[in-house]
Amino acid sequence: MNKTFIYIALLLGWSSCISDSSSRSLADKQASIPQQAFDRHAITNPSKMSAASLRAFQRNYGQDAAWYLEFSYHELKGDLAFEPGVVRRDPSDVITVDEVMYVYYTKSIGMSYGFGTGDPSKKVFPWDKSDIWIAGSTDGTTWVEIGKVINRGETGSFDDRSVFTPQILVHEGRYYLVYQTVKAPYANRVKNQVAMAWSNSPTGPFTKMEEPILSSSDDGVWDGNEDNRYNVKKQGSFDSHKVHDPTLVPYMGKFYLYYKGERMGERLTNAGREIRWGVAIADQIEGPYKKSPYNPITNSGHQVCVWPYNGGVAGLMVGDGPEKNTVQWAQDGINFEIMSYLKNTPEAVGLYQKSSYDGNEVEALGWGLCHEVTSPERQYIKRFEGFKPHIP
Ligand code: AAL
Repeated sequence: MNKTFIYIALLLGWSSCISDSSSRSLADKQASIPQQAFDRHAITNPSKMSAASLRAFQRNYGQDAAWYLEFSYHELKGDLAFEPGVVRRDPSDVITVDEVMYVYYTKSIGMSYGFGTGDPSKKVFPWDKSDIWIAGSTDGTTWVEIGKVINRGETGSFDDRSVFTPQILVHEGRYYLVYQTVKAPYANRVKNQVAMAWSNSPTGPFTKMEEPILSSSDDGVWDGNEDNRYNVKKQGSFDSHKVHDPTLVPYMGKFYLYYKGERMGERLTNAGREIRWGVAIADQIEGPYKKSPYNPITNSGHQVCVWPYNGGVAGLMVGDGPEKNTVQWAQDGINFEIMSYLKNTPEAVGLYQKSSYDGNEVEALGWGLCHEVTSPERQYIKRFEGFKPHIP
């Protein structure tokens, strides 16, 4: 039995003693826990624990916590190494087919100019005027760009301006991509949608579904006609403006489409932008997807990163909100609890997909791809590796 296991067993014993009034008294329980376990959190007197010490003990704010890990970052080689003038970002999960790994990502060319140039044809964001591309690799570090898999749609269609932030799910031998779409013109107040396309091969050709599978909620009210996303009469739901970063997880015989919402008239929280995630659920992979009445299901996070774990769903929250830099888990895929605080977390994670991540709590974060954004033009994909720190 290793140290971590003994420690967790102690913690479980500890939390059960709090709710079980017929069991031995708290003091008896405390007495049966070796002082060494309290020392970890500098608790010298276990019978006089402050609320903060109790929290640190119960949740194990230690580097040996089951859900704790750290990250290192590595430049990619080959076609996915940074290329001046080219934006590659928001990698999907990495899938393996016949010993070749594939990743899908957002790709656009050239500078972005923001809003208000007076020229609606100018690229406003690094993810504007993008298409979805695929690259392959045999070692996860050196990548060959294979080609474009999803093009922007015909003029007038819901995806005519940009297609981006893909995620991949392999289901019953088919490859399903979900991604964001924007219809021109790309204004500050533009709403967006999520679309799906499928193929019998990882490299395509992909068939687009005719209609989007998810849209922004329609319950906010803009104030005035100025193209300003902060001026609202009513903010509406957490996703009244945008539905971003779709990620599909098969769960409990259904399909859970997790996504990030942006709200009309976005405000700040006490720790950054108000960004939250939601989930929409369908019986069939093609939909229809119905938004959960429990949305929003997080109060923090940015690009969605979720995976099935231990009968529930785990998620990595980075970027925005008071609970950024945490890994969380929901037994029911909806009610997330913080499992550990993390540091130096990767942005826009695409996991190395495995058939199961149940080997240990953080196995899913063993390695994958993420993106590095150092300027509007310097945005590229790199590799992260998650590791358990050495504990002296
Ligand atoms: C991504 C996503 C959304 C944002 C932008 C493009 O990482 O969170 O899609 O709008 O960045």
